[in-house]
Order: sequence, then structure tokens, then C-alpha cells
Amino acid sequence: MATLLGVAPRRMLEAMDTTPTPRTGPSGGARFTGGHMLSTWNHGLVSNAEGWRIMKQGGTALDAVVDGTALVESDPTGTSVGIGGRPDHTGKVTLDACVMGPDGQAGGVCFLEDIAHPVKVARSVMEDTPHVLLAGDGARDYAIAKGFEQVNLLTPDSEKAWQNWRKSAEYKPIINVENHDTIGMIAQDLNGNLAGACTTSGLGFKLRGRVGDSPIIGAGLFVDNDFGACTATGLGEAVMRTVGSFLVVELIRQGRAPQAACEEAVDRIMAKMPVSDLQVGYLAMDTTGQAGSCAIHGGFNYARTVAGETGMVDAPFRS
Ligand code: SD4
Repeated sequence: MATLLGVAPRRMLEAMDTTPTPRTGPSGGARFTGGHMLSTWNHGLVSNAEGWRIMKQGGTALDAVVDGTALVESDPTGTSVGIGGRPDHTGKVTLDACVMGPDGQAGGVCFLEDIAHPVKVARSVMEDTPHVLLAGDGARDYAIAKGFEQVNLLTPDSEKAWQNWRKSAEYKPIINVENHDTIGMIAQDLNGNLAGACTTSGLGFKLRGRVGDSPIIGAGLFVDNDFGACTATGLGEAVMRTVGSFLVVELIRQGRAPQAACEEAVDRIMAKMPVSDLQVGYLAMDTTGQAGSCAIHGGFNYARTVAGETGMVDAPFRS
């Protein structure tokens, strides 16, 4: 392994105390320590319930987002995450996921096949390797070597949908429907620390090899423990072109409230490309317990949990 000042990078990291020191929030506000979670779409209810269970037992925000989103990956009736996710145009299910923790550490997998829990593999990439992102066969080989079981991700229902799609073989994502339902989850734990996770099967019937925003740090997810966290859902190409989640957190760092930051990130997309057939939604929190969300079109909703109380929220939209 290459060395830096004569020390292997991993050894150097191990030698550093990586325990984050919570600071005050933006504008000097106190950090929120009551437990705060935001998760995209209705399946976010399941993730937040699991996240809160974990936090109450002393788990970290990272534990909450990984185990919370893994539950959604396990649901074979969900057509856009994990097992049951719609396949690519060749009939293969390929998964993307990433995680980011409070000390700036990050991990991801993309174009991953045959493994049920990409978000857990992403956590392992973050914690057990010197890398941030593993792709394709390499990611699968890594997961198998780490003891993840190989499974067939193509359910009979997904196969039927693919066979139907092949009759026209027209690639046309429809906003807010089953091919746009990534789970992105950001959380602040009872110590005030932030983490996030994002996991998806991507767009149904996509080109083989297509990777969206969800496993890309800064696009589908970004966390800065000193300022805030953001995750994205919708058409990944638009999020990637504008590095959306990083942008939102950077705007929070510059002093905007999460709501205003999400609006600006949506407006940047709308200023750059036609959006009549394109949906993107952002979800963000700062360190003081404030939340924000914004989408291009109506229809994006999310689960918000504050100190154990959960509700669904309809995101404001700009079109
Ligand atoms: C992607 N952003 O692969 C994902 C899809 C998505 O809600 O978010 N669906 O482009």
C-alpha cells in the first residue's frame, strides 16, 4: 500500500482518534440530542421505527440508518430497493447504496448483483477497507468474502414486470411512481451526531451498467457532522449533474436553513434542464433539529421522527 509520510493511510487513520466531537450547530444553535430522523417516501416509516428502536438502546445514528434502510431492502414487495427491485433492461437486478458517518467516513457499492443488503456492504467498505466505492463483480466478490449470502434478487413479480416491459422496451421513467422510490435516510442520534444511508435498485429497466446518484457521496447523500445532512431521491442523473446533496449541506454550512438550502438545490436543477418529466426531491437536516425538504413536482413525501414521534410530511415543490 502506498504510504503517506511513511505511514500507510489505514494505519494513520487507525492511529487517529476518529470519535467526532459534536460542535454547536450553524449560527451557534445548540445541537439537538432528542433523536431526529428523516426518511424518503412511505417506506421511511419502517426505517424510522427501526432507527428509533436502535437509538433508544444506545445505538448511533449510523446504526439507525443502516439497519433502518436494510429493513426496506428486505421487503420483496418494494419494487425500487433491494430484493424485488425492478431489473435493468437485460433482466438483471443491480443495486446501489452508500453510507456516511459523523467523522466524514464514507462507503458505497454500485452495480452490485446477487446481494440482498447493499447498505450493509457499503458500511463494510467504509469500515473495513481503505476505499470509498466498490463496483460490480468486485463489489459482489468483496461481499461474498465478507460472508454476505448470495440471493436471487429477481422476484417472480419483477420478472413478470420485465417481460411486460420488453413488449415495448420503451425506457421512460414516470415521476413519483415505482421506479423512483429510493430509501434515503438521515439521522441525528441522542449524542447529537449525524449519519446517513441511501439504497436503491435505481431506475427500472435502465441500461445495463447504469449507476445513479444513490451510491455517490455528494450526490445521493452527504453528511457533515458540523453542519447537516442531506439525501436525494428521483432522477439520479439530474442529482449527479448538480452534486445535489453536497450542495444542500454546503448551503447549510453557509448559513441557510435546511428548507432554503433544499429549495436552492431544486432551483439549480430547474434552471439547467427541462423538468416536465423529471422528479427530484431533497431531504435535509441541520445539527439543531431543523428539517427541510423540496421537490421539483408534488408527490414527494417523507417520514419525520423527532424524539420518537413520527409523522408523514408532504414536501413542498417548485414546479
Ligand atoms: C436513481 N435516485 O438511481 C435513484 C432513483 C430514486 O426514488 O431515487 N428513486 O436515480
